[in-house]
Amino acid sequence: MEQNRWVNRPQGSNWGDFGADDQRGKMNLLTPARRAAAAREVREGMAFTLSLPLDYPGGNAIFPFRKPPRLHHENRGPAHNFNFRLSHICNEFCDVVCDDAVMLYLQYSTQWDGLCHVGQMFDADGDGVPEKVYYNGYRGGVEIVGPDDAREGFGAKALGIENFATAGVQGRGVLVDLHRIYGRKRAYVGYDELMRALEAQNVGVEAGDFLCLYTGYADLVLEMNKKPDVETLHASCAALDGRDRRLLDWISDVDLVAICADNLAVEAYPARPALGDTFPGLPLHNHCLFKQGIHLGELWYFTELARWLAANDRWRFLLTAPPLNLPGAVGSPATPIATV
Ligand code: UVW
Repeated sequence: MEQNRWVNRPQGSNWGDFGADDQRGKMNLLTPARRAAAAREVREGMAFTLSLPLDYPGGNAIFPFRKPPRLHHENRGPAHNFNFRLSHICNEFCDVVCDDAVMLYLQYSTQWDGLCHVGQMFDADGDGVPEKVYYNGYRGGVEIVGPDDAREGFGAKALGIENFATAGVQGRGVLVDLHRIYGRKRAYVGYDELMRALEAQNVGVEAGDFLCLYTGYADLVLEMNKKPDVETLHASCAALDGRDRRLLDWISDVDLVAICADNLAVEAYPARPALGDTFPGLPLHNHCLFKQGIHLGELWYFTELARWLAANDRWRFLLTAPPLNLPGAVGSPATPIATV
């Protein structure tokens, strides 16, 4: 019999519902039948790439601790393993090869947040003292191990992105076009606003779906040509209102497996001020990653897909969006594909 890692579970969480050792959260709801239904959304066979080039947004002004990818080339003898001539014996037909490596901040550009991206100080063991806890009761410093916790063996020993990568990230996407309602105006989208947008599109969201939000933010990022104007970005486009309790409850009740947006954090960040002494700074991250095991996709690129769906009065599609199968990683770049 599996033993829960917690005595208390956070209010509004589903910890333990998928098993005491679960590391996939609501991805457990993506059954073969739901995947087969998603595949039936493919009628034209057209594919849309939903990733920015991974060297966008450019620089590190948006997040000082996330830097653009840096390619690196190993030495090979006196030169580099790049445009390298495999043999000096021949002139014609001789192979010339290139290899490379990259210093890649996994959450710099189009990305998935894994379930260990955001946890909370919470008294899970019931001793009256809060500790660092993540989804399903996994602990900071025990399973989620960083350089301040140990001398070696860092990374996520549980909840790493490999759990998501091997879960078969392919299902039905439903796009909500917030851009056509708000344009580039800054807007906090709570439950009422989201319901109105779904109604206007005459589309529903069901258990096992990936909710995809097109806000126009990634278009702005691209237009800034790798020199992001942070003030303008923070003041532009729609984002979910993580402080709206009804929105959070709806996200739990509808049984989404993930929420993906073309903006920075899916939710408005910084979030609206909250009442009380302590509260999460990233309330939607807290609800989705920490309490519910719902993955978040950020800085996706929906523009052409959104235009095509609007022109064809369709909002559902097959979404294929695996992260890297990189054991121990917190997040991952993605090159998602929508097939219509
Ligand atoms: C934050 O830390 C705000 O992370 P992200 O929005 O990339 O999930």
